[in-house]
Amino acid sequence: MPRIVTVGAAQLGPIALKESRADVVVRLIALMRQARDAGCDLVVYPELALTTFFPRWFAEDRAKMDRFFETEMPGPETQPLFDEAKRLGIGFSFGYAELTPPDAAGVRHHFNTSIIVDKSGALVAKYRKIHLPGHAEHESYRPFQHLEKRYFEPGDLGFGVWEVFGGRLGMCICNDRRWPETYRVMGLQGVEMILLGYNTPVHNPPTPEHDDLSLFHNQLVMQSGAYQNGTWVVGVAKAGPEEGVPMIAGTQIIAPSGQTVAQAATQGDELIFARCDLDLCNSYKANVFNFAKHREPASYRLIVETKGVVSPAEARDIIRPQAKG
Ligand code: CDT
Repeated sequence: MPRIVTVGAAQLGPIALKESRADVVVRLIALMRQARDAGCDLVVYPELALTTFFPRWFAEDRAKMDRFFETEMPGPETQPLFDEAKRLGIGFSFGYAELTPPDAAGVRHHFNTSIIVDKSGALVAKYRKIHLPGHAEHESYRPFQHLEKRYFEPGDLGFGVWEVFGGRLGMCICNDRRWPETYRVMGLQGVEMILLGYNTPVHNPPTPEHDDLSLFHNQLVMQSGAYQNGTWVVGVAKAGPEEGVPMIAGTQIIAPSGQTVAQAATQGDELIFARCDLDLCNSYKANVFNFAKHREPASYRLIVETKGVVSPAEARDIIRPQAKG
């Protein structure tokens, strides 16, 4: 029996600051209905899919940004999305800003989060973004800010994988897709489909010389992650000019071969979909990337024992502890 997951990637065009969550949910439901008509089991939306990408603005008082965060999921404005999914019998995944209830010390935490909801409307998986790009303080040379390090904490749930939709599914969010460790930690759990949403400005103020390569880098990292781990990757953009900031599109569905099998053609709300055979992962996982047979973790210690670059001399003490002769 082939294990087919028909997945929809629901790219969003810009979300204006003045758009309410209810307005956005209407757009999400329209795309969800298209996905159901296309026979999708699951539809994937971008990172921070309920609001504009608010980390582009500085607030001295961080709490002023709490209006962009959800304190419950579903909440009153997102409940219609959950209800429609259940009515249609379709699963979904989307990103939002999460503000937790107080912990034991009375502290509430801010995360950049994504979830998977199954066809019955049950929230079955949660991921909190680990690699937070950008900066924490206002930088006046920038035409717009990227303050994820100000408004979010790094995720505390790790890179999980869940047995849902007849396969092993994982999530990551935007900047996570640039890091090979993201995919490999999920690869080591046998992941077969990675769902990821992103908000990527075309212009990165510290490196304007990379701007022309934004779409290339987007594709490069997702295709590499798919191939090197023998997994499907579903990458979904919030695209187009949002509050004066052009964002890349490039929504695509990538096979375990690394080949893109479906790709968005616009910068607006657009559904693409693919019939994904999860068993296409098997030949990669069993051969070139048979981890149990070919990986050599004893030689990878530097990856987990250092954060930044160390000198080759310092590294030698870590990477060659058992050199023979
Ligand atoms: N949302 C997000 O993570 N965007 C980043 C922008 C990098 S430039 C600060 C990305 O990696 O696409």
